[in-house]
Amino acid sequence: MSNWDIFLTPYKQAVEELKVKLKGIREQYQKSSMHTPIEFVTGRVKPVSSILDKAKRKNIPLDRLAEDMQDLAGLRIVTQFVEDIETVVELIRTRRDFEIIEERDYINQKKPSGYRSYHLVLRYPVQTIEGEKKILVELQVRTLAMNFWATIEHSLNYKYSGEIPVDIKARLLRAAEAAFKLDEEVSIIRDEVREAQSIIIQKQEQGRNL
Ligand code: 0O2
Ligand code: 0O2
Repeated sequence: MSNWDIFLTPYKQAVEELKVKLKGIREQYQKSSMHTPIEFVTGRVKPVSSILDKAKRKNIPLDRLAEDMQDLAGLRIVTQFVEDIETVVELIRTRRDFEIIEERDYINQKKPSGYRSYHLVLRYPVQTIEGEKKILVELQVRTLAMNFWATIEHSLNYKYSGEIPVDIKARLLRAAEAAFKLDEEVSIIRDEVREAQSIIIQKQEQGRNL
């Protein structure tokens, strides 16, 4: 086993455990026939090549990675609607199995690139053969539309090594605006559906009382 494998083992474990826990929330909503605020969950341990690139870019000494690189372990919750993000974040805040040490709201305060997402940094206890080890985990919460945009922008950033040509950057900003509008539009439909459902329930109750 390389030193990297040994160093990253608790991160791998944390990602696997948290995937099970977060998918468990989705399952509970589905079983109770409620709208689930979680569409899907993904997770990854940052590949060593990306760790080295980011350490260089952000001037992080390799012996400070555990403290200074907060996304060695990364989890992502993707939702259908913008409103689901708040529901998920509130749920995360009530948990007792980890501590939230930071929250970054790139939804109300989008990044200059056009990136939107809600980030939480968690301190998560992993049980190891040397006792409990608390590690940092980054949890990103975003809608399907935000995720679609971020995935495309991420690949372009990779292709152009972070130097996306200005014309493509401008198009990406327009695409981010379109993704934002899409979220707004589906939000309106969601409200209509909820209204329709409450009218149906009211009618059924009136019928029962006749
Ligand atoms: P489920 O039970 O349907 O969620 P692993 O192979 O163990 O490392 P995993 O979870 O299989 O991990 O893979 P990863 O890459 O972490 O997460 C991918 C999960 O996200 C998969 O679900 C995909 O089906 C799901 N996913 C990715 N994109 C979409 C999407 O656009 N829509 C939906 N609904 N799901 C998506 P699981 O975990 O295989 O199965
Ligand atoms: P990966 O694994 O390739 O996704 P920084 O990394 O400098 O932006 P910081 O302080 O580490 O800043 O944290 P931040 O910005 O809260 O979150 C970092 C992660 O958020 C990134 O991880 C991305 O996953 C995502 N992210 C942030 N800004 C953007 C953006 O403009 N476009 C896209 N597509 N994703 C973004 P990494 O490090 O890029 O790693």
